[in-house]
Amino acid sequence: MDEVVISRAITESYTKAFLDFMDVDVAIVGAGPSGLTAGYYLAKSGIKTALYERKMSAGGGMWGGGMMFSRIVVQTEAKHILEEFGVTLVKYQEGYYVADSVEAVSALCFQCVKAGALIFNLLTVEDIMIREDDRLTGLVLNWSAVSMANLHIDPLTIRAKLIIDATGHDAEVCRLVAHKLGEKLDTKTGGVVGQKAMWAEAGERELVANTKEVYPGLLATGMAVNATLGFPRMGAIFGGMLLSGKKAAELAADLLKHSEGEK
Ligand code: 48F
Repeated sequence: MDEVVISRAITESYTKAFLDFMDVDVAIVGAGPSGLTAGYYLAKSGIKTALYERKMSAGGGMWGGGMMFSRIVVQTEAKHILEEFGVTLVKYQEGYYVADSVEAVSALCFQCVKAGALIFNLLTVEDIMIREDDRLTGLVLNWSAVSMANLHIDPLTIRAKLIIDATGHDAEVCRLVAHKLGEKLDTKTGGVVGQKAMWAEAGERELVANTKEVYPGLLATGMAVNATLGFPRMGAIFGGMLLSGKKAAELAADLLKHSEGEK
């Protein structure tokens, strides 16, 4: 065994992937349930997709289930998505299905990567890249360790045709856009409105209905939708996250097709 061979294998393999994905069709910020679902469906339809995740583990808020009881609930409408990922669902009562959160996250990560999306963990998206007329063209990245240590080290960038904000409750990309480019988001204030108090039914309904392009070239999915548009939170029911991720992937695919058609 040669330690340097091991080191070369890791460095070369990672660097190659990083370089290959420096120019992507879709860049997803955040690898929680909505981002992973979007990544899976995009990659499955042949769209070059990268996910950037600040933490070491992808999966976002799904690992902990509800209040650390490692179970999640999905409603009938979203059941087919977890089934497609191969997750075991147990019917609790009409309309409510329970899954093991650890199994669900593992399946989402595995299927997303197997479909061809790349998940870059331990990377934080700290800014957006723009061109004329404040057109979004990419993301500004740094190692999460750099931001955590508060080191003054310049970031690197990747180019993307479309960006998806899947950063959850903080809606970080939408906030960046509103902060840096002016309050021009497709929301009632133009800025990030902030999520409302808990109401599972309304939160899930609005989340799926309002998964959309919130700024040219930027879609929101998952909890970032409700946080940006001012809709309620919903707690440990996850069907909306999955349905929103799937819808974001479909919208992104349409937008890409449309922009290809214009050329
Ligand atoms: O929070 P998160 O799981 O978002 P989601 O997909 O799902 C929400 C549910 O987990 C739950 C809920 C269910 O009812 O409300 O909260 O909408 O995953 C968001 C991921 O984005 C990462 C963060 O670490 C998390 O894993 N993230 C956030 N900001 C950044 C980021 C950033 N600036 N750069 C990279 N990753």
